[in-house]
Amino acid sequence: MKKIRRKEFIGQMGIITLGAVAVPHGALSLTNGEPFMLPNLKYDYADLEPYIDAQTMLIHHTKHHAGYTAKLNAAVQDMNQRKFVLEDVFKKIETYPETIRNNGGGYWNHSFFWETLTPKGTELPQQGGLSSAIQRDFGSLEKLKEVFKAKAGGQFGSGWAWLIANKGKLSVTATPNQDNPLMNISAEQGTPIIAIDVWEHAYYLKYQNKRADYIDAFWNIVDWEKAAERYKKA
Ligand code: MN3
Repeated sequence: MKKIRRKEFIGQMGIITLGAVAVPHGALSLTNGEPFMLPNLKYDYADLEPYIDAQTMLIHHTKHHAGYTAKLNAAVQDMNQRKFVLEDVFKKIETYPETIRNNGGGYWNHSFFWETLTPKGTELPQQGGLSSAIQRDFGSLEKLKEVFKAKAGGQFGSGWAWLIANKGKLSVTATPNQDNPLMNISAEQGTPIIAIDVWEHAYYLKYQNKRADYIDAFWNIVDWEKAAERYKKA
């Protein structure tokens, strides 16, 4: 899969306007290399309405994700390493400080999540590997959604649920906090294909305690074309 390196998301401008909030990216500069940058979204905060509300998106991106980004850069700076590729770090995450695990995971997971979503969603391509793998490994797309909902709903406290591929085989798993299935400490490992953030900050403003409704709504804005592309590269 595509590796996220520092600089990957750098835009044309030093300051990227995010709704009403301006994030001065220059402030994140590291002395020993380039910083990780908060990725721009390919859609506006209101574009995922009514499934995810604009205010949740704004706060999630400009406060939560920006926070992980800043803390990751601070943690990387402390380590004084020149080359820092998150996917490589995740493979031996137990050798890194807790701040790298939490904020590196937070940075990567949110970058992945934004790209899992698209306004109005797209259809699962009927041609190609992902569609037939879903049939083979779950029986149907509806069955996959059931399994996914149970995992995402059953994650105690904060965390994520994932559709992953391991040697082509699909499965659904959940991880606590900001862990992900690329981390060698995760119970079930594989290449992420789809993810849902089930931290309360991802849904509480609109759905309050009704996490199940948020999970149901999520499918309306999943980018299945992106998922199929990820599966092909997995
Ligand atoms: Mn989140």
